[in-house]
Amino acid sequence: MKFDVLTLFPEMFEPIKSSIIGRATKSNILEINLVNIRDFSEDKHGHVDDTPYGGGAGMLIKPDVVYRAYNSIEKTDNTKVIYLTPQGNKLTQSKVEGLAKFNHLVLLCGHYEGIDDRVIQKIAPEEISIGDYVLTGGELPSMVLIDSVSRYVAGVLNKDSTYQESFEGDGLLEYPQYTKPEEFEGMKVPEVLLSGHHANIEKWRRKKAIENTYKKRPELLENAKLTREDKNYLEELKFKNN
Ligand code: 4FV
Repeated sequence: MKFDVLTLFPEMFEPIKSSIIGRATKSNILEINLVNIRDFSEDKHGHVDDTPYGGGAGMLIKPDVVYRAYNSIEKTDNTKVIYLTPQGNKLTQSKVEGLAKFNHLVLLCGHYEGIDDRVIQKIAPEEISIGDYVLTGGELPSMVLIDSVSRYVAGVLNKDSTYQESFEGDGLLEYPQYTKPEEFEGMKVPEVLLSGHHANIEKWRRKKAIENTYKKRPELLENAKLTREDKNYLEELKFKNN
């Protein structure tokens, strides 16, 4: 998977050069190419932004500079272009899973008040938001997208680790997990997890995932894939809680 990132602040991408994503980049499973938009400024002072026509606070990134930077990136029919903006569709696990099917993602990062709308019209990227709040730039959202999509790229994670995660598979939140020591501050690990009885462990984990989702994100249950047994247990929970 190749990521080309159009940004005014390539130095902000240090965080994804370590740990899992860093390792995958070093072993060429991933390629993350940072394109500095400022390199495409044609004025002697390297200006890339200017004041908004019609007045208003802040600065906007100039369209021509962004367009030259964008055109410097070679694209194929398996390239997807994304603009990270609060005006975009909310990034979800299923959206992430869909993006992972491309082998080349071009990510456009806004900054300051944003980017002149004409170049957005010209590039016609898919607009994606990571949440209903305003950041100083699209760099952090780009790293969120790179991190979440990279988890689906073969070789980045060992295969089965994504299977049971929250929002994965059945759309439920994850069950609680424990590791050594067996006793912490007087709190013991649930007996069933020490039993080695895999069927019972699976049953217990399924119930806990449903409980967690019911308590913390009940709206997720609408789209969750639940078995008859799951639904019976959910009714029990609702009954107990009323
Ligand atoms: C954002 C978000 C976001 C808006 C103005 C960058 C900032 C500044 N991007 N999800 N929320 N972007 O706040 O994606 O240019």
